Amino acid sequence: MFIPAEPDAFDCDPAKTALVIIDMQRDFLEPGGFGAALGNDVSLLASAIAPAQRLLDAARGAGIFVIHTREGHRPDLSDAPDRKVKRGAENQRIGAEGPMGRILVRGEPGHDIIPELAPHQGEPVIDKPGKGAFYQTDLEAILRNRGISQLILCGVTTEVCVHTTLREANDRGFWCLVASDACGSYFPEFHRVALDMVKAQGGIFGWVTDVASICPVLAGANDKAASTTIMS
Ligand code: TIU
Repeated sequence: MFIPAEPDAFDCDPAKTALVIIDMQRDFLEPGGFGAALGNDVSLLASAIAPAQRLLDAARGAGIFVIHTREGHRPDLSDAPDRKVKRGAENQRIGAEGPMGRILVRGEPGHDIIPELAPHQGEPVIDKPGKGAFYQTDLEAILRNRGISQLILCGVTTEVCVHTTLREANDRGFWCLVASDACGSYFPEFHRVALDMVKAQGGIFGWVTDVASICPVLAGANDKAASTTIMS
């Protein structure tokens, strides 16, 4: 089944596809978290929530494998390089106490995925210490063991964790489709250019489309699966 996309249609096999939702955490989307500590206006990411919800619903409806990721560190910060921790004012750093608990630390309220996109039972949550979801995680094993070769990617931020994961996935041979409006950045210009970079040069990193182009195709997959079930 073909999803309209750029630079050309994305040939999607739902049985081999995973939706990977990157870092839709309170720490990035809500005031008082890591994103805000870095000096960003976190309200700029809000536009990604509703499209990501629609995409998640459509993927679940089509029986597509859903994976969530979270960026964060162990409470003792032993998995966080100094280079990452020792930046900015001490009370604004990873591990510092904030209104949502310790910033970017696993188990703290700020580390949670926002309620709108809460994982369902059986959907893996990948806790990652870096920007890329393949770095120091079991994401690749989970995908390979399930026979996944295609990824639909969304989340935050477009040019940081979504892009890093996309590049890692592309080098590992996964076909990658980025859902543009289900991604968000603190820098609208970076968002736009990051998406342009994906689809330039004949799709050097993959394909780009919007949620409205994906959902009807996934709904069609769902109809097809339902009719096959009824007939068999
Ligand atoms: N700062 C920024 O734009 N992003 C991150 O630090 N992490 C993610 O993108 N998840």
